[in-house]
Amino acid sequence: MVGTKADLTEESTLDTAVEAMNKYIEVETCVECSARTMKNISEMFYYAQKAVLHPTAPLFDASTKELTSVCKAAIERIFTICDADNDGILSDFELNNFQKKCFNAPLVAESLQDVKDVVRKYCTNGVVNNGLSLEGFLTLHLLFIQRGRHETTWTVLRKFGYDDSLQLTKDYLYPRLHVEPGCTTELTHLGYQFLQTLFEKHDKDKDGCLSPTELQQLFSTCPFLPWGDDVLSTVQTNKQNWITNTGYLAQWTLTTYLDKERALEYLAYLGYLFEHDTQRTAICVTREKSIDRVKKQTNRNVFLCHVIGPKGVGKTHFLQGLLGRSMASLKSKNTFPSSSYTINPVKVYATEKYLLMREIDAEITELLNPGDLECDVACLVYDASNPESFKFCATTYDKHFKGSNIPLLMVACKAEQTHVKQSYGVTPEEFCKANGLAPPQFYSAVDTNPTNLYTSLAIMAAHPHSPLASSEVSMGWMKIAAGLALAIGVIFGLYRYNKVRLSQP
Ligand SMILES: Nc1nc2c(ncn2[C@@H]2O[C@H](COP(=O)(O)OP(=O)(O)OP(=O)(O)O)[C@@H](O)[C@H]2O)c(=O)[nH]1
Ligand SMILES: [Mg+2]
Repeated sequence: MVGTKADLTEESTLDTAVEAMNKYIEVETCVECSARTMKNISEMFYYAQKAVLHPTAPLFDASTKELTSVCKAAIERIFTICDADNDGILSDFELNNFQKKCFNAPLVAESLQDVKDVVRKYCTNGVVNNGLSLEGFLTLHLLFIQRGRHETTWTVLRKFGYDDSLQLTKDYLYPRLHVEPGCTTELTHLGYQFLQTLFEKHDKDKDGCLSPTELQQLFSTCPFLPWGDDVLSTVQTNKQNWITNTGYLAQWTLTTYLDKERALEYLAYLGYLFEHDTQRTAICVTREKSIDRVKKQTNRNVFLCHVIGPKGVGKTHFLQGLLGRSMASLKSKNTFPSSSYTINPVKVYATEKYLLMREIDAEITELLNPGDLECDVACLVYDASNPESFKFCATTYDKHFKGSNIPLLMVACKAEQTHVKQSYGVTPEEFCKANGLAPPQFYSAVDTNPTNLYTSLAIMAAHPHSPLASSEVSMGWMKIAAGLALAIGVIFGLYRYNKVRLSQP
């Protein structure tokens, strides 16, 4: 608010102006000037510029003389990100790192001491164990603003992605990442490294798992929790149903694969940009799958397996088996909200790949959507104890998978039950043989023994040209099994129920 013609009066009107300033938060500054005498003209331009570049209103509430609540929340997020060891105090090392990142220069020891002395003077609990507490950090910013050094606080806020209304900008949260059809998104080494450091920072009791409180803390810099309770059914947990380190990384892998925008957004909330220029270094786009096929080689680390079958055949239990959960252990976890996904690392030869399984219920073949068929490997599931269940697999195979280049495995669930004769015209074994498929695999959720089934699926997905995976191979049935045993050391006959089944006349 500018008072003009100040040369015409002896009396200042600033008192009235300050009243208006307190009443209307939009008024940043009051200044009286005169174009005739040039009094305060340069000041007026200075304050006008400052009001645009470093406005007070979003930061400071003049009526309470405190930081606004949005400003406090933003500074608290910044504090949490900078507190690398999560001890609630910014040590000299952490403060220096903060200073370097925000102002491109370290603080000399003397200045560090000065900062702490000032904070100590204005805030009793501002300095703890020779470091700045959150209270102290907030006080420091309040002091900057009270002394007219808004630009210091604004530089910090802008470095952490805030716009003039203290919202994180779209550019900060959602960098563009183009993904061509046939390509997928995966975390890079840098992405995993950042997320693993974050895990270690928040796993306070170092038990390799995140308790609900630790998980809440980990996401305290985000507006919402990115994962619902169904995460507990999707990834590995410990006996207390807490997410393990493996489960945590697997869930991030799933988020990146299925919803890259959310992964990019949450990486920003969590402070990835404090260390890196863009979230794009945390996520890579894989080569188009059709090129992988031609080159017979892939660099991908995440493979999607669709588990398709009619109602009640045991798909959910088969998916949970990937996490090592038997029927009994699932009963004890009956409070879990269900998830149509599971994900876990699986060894493919000497390297670890992620197998991401998705359950697809389909009462009739016709109800399958084109998207239900887009995967790296498919399982058609029937119930070994239900004579009507194989029919769905056979018709689905004929309608959707015959002649396609998606590797496919037939899986018979509830394998510990009496195996009944399927009412379909040919037996599942004959059907598979006739179509050049590997013989049906048997799975029982009663047994807690680890099965090689998941390894086989991951291998089929990663190496669609292996004898195990190709549905178009002209090799005979036994040759496929032998090829599999030799090439990848996964012996079909190994599985107990399979043995019983195969030895039956
Ligand atoms: N005996 C036995 N029962 C099983 C096995 N696997 C699943 N079941 C039972 O079969 C029923 C259905 O299992 P789910 O895994 O929920 O089957 P689903 O195919 O996911 O079912 P929907 O999602 O409803 O289509 C449950 O009552 C399970 O307890 C198994 O290996 N052995
Ligand atoms: Mg289910």
